[in-house]
Amino acid sequence: MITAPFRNFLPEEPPSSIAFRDVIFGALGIFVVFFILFITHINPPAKKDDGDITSPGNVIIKVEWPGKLDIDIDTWVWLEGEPRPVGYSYSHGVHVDLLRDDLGLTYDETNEKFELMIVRGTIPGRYIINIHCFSIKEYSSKIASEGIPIKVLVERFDGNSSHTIIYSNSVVLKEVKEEKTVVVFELDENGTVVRNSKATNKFIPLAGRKTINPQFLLKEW
Ligand SMILES: [Ca+2]
Repeated sequence: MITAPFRNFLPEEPPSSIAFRDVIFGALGIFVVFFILFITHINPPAKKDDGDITSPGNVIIKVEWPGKLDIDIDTWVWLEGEPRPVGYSYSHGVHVDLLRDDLGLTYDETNEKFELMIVRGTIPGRYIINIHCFSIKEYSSKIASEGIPIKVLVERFDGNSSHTIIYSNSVVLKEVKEEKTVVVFELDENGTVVRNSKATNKFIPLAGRKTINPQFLLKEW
């Protein structure tokens, strides 16, 4: 450390040396900036093993209805091979899970009303997707005349970011305990919908079934 009395005896740096030093430091700064940009650019994208989560299920069923009224809609799904349909009273099957049972406004102050069901793995076989009106605690003239519009989306994910929409439409329920089969379809070993297997004009009751006779259901197909 140079103390104050000796500072005055140091030779003064010529202006050309100061300019040269500034040029060197400026060039070094530009090099550092370009180096950082280069490293960032060539950094490879994260692999799936690095924590990238693809999808919670291979078939996902989303059900949504207007949220301002106190209405409880239930989703019921039966996949061929499951011992019974999966719904609010039996929420976890062999491959099928009900992740969210929406109860209307009970325990929920948001205006978002939706249920979410997933099927884990690419499971070949027949699928039945039903919706059921469990309760309407708030009636309105619009419900009485037009019913409750319920959007249903069925998608299949193949393990990465791509997906296929199997079904997307709106179905109307008008009264408590009313149930509708939204869609039935069959997937092959590759997860592709079997040709001519998809139907939207059948009704196969599922809600609350504790036992199931596959032969009976498949006869209804
Ligand atoms: Ca529900």
